[in-house]
Amino acid sequence: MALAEITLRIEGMSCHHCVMAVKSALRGLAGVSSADVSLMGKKAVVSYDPGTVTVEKMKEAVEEAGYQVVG
Ligand SMILES: [Cu+2]
Repeated sequence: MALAEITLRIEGMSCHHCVMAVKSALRGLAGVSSADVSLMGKKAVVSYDPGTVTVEKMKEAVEEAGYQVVG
């Protein structure tokens, strides 16, 4: 499978626990192979299989965890 990479801009993270929550929300999705979340950068860099998971699903997972995806 060919992996794609996307950077999501995320608002609402204020500490390390928020980072972990976003990370595990993303990594919990089938098709996501890695998620690097930056508190200072307010972003998540996600490697994923586009045939298995959509960006829309990632946004939903992050929002369900209590954060906003702004781009
Ligand atoms: Cu926090």
